[in-house]
Amino acid sequence: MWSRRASRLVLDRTKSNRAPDASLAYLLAWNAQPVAAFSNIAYAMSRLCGGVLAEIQPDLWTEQKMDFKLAVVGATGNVGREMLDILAEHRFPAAEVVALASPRSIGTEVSFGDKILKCKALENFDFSGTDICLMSAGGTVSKEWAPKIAGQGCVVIDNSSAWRYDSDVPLIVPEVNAEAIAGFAKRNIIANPNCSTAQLVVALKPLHDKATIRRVVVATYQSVSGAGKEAMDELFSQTRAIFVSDSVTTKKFPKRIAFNVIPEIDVFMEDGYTKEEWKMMAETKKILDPKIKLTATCVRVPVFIGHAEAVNIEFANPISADEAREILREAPGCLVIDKHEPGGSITPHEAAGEDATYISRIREDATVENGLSLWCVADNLRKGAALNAVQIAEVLVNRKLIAPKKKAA
Ligand code: NAP
Ligand code: 2RA
Repeated sequence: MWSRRASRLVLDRTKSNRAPDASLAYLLAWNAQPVAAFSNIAYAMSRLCGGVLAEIQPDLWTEQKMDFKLAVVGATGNVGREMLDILAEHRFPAAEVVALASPRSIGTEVSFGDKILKCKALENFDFSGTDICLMSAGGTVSKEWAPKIAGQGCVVIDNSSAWRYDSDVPLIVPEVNAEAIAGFAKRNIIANPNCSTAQLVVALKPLHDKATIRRVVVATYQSVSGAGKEAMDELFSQTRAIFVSDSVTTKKFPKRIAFNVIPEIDVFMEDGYTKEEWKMMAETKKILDPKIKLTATCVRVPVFIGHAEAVNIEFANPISADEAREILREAPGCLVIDKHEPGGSITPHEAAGEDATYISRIREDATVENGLSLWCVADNLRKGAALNAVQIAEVLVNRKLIAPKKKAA
């Protein structure tokens, strides 16, 4: 399934949709064994539907809510396509969904459930009748367009970094700080965090509530889809070129990514950290707790979909590995897969196409007081971007923080 989805994104962007849920088979396989760390599928599903995620169950929608009109900006991109898929999967209560991209994509067909939408150009679109705009077209487009769209009374949920650090814009991961969404009214803009931050704070929040995190040291292993559709093409074409002894062309990445790892993501800052590393620190503070110290090393790996993170955490109070495992099993959005034998951990291969933040390798770090280490994996296009944005829209609707502009006929 992973390879089918990756090759769809790389080779054929005109068709949809997600392949059937791969990890159901994976979870069944796990369930067939006496796995201490992961009991059964019903349990897994109840975990994912717990807490804030309970708000997204379609059964909770009412007819009245079907009046919302949505726009997806960046609908031809990796994140935009995933947003359309998730809106359809969740049966988001929308009377209409409009696909928008650059003028290059006018007429390009994208899937929305069993429907096909024809893309329109963002620059020609009138947002005055639209309630929610899910935006994933990069920072430059967001800087220019988000205030214009918001000014027309349409709430923008933005995936770029353009608004994340603005004190008048809430930065939201619904499992962690859904209550902060109410602050959107100042600018009519809500920011979605960077993909590497989103999965990290989902895992950190329940542990912080229990034992108060003081410091986090994280190394990331980030897939190429995090850098957009052209980056996926680059991994594909470099891999192919190497197999057929052709020359390798490098464009999106600073070095060859095929059969390699690159210890830099985004631009360098003055202190030697990269912007990606700075984002993880700044966003964790804004979403979770400004007192948490965090240092990151962000690394690009030749994987199409799924970001992994090796996380070391120091707490103010004692917490054992067993306690952490139990807490994470109960936490919304988290699934623990932690079997202490070969293959007993989750990898991006299994997490691709899934909604959960998976956690493995939970163990005590005896080199510091109150230390734990763990491994955390999620689909960067889903929890890292599109799913989180749709969850935010669902909270807006379910908490009645917005009302549809127009009633459906
Ligand atoms: P992508 O695959 O390169 O897609 C970019 C999208 O933006 C395309 O639909 C493109 O339309 C559209 N676009 C570009 N210029 C435009 C313009 N002037 N007007 C309207 N639309 C325009 O990128 P992506 O991976 O989806 O990422 C999109 C955003 O989400 C970025 O800000 C990224 O940082 C953020 N994000 C991504 C991830 C991730 O894991 N990928 C995670 C978190 C956040 P055309 O096809 O017409 O060019
Ligand atoms: C990356 N975090 O993986 C970025 C995407 N926003 O490049």
